Amino acid sequence: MAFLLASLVLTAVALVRAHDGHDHDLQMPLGYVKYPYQAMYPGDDTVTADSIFSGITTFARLPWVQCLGKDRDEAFDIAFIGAPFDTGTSYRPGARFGPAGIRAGSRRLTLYGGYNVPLEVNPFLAGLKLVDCGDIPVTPYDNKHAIQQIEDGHRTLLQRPTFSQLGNDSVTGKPLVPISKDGKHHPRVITLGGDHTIVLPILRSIYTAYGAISVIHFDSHLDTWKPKVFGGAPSDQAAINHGTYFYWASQEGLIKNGSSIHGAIRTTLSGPADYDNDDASGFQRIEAREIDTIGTDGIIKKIRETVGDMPVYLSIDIDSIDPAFAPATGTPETGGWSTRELRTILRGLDGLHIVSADIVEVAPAYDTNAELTTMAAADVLYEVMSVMAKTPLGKVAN
Ligand SMILES: *[C@@H]1O[C@H](CO)[C@@H](O)[C@H](O)[C@H]1NC(C)=O
Ligand SMILES: *[C@@H]1O[C@H](CO)[C@@H](O)[C@H](O)[C@H]1NC(C)=O
Ligand SMILES: [Mn+2]
Repeated sequence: MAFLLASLVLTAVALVRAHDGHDHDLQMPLGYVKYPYQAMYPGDDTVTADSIFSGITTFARLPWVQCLGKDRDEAFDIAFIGAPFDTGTSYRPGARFGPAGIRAGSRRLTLYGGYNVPLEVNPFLAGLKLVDCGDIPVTPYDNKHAIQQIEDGHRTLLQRPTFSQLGNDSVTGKPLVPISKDGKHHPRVITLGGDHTIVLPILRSIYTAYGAISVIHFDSHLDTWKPKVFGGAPSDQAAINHGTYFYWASQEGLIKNGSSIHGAIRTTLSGPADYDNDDASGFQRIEAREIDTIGTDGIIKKIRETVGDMPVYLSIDIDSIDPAFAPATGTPETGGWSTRELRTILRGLDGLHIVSADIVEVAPAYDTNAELTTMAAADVLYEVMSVMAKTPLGKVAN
């Protein structure tokens, strides 16, 4: 009987989806397997764990939609997109393989339906349409061109109409209006990096919808260095790299001064002036070792006090996590947070208006055979998706 019901549900979904007239509508999400392969788990009649190790890999086995190609008209609420760029890195190259690696590390994300116990939400079943848009085509030969490609690709997705409406406020029942500066309801884009340079073109894209944005940035490094300090700036192009992109973003007015914050900082500095320069770039700081004194609760409190209810962009460098847990990265630093601690802190962002996010600096060639880093990256994004799914990008009109 449960089996029959599942077939009916699948048919109904197929009929509804056929209405929008695309030839690929009958393609099931990759994690949902039809008869005769359907396996059932108690309490869930649509999800199977049978094939998580087989098939074609998208992020969390979400449907692949060619958002920048033939599926331009397909609306979504949260899009995953790869930015395979690593020619702005200073130490270990290889983050161009980050998107593919993170997708491989995400294979088990839909197992048992994806219910997030501490956050009490299943981001896959929260009424939002989640898709994997593949990768932005990025040239490895010309950074200036690549940075433009990333901006254009990101903005194209951000400016698409959403699949779902904003709906009404869960407390007051009043209709929600968008929190964006341009007054439109935008989908969210989660970018799979790529080295951290990609955040400059992403913030340029975000600016077109939200204006200057508050940033929550998890990283062992500041990434606000002046080009003369980081890289020496022998050319205009060399001046934009994975240690300077926030300096440029700040100079361009893309970051909201005073309501942005770094977490997990523990790098050595060229000198104390690096912190003065960081202050001037508009960031507060939480150092990695503060977890020993104020704990995850104290860190969450600091972040929430800094960004308030402002629209916020979330950028996660995988090197915020200790290399014991995530070794495969461009510039590893010991003394970091565990995967558990970072996940706890991310869940502590529940209720914030996270408009888009990224995870960067995953360089799978340096990973263990056990896929430690790519799995950590995928699981971190699962917390981000869960937080996003719980809080619509809307507010009650005054
Ligand atoms: C939202 O509230 C309006 C009344 O303000 C109501 O007409 C509408 O049906 C509600 N929409 C949803 C999705 O509940
Ligand atoms: C941000 O504010 C601080 C303190 O008011 C100021 O010193 C700094 O110049 C500002 N930075 C930017 C980029 O506007
Ligand atoms: Mn970084």
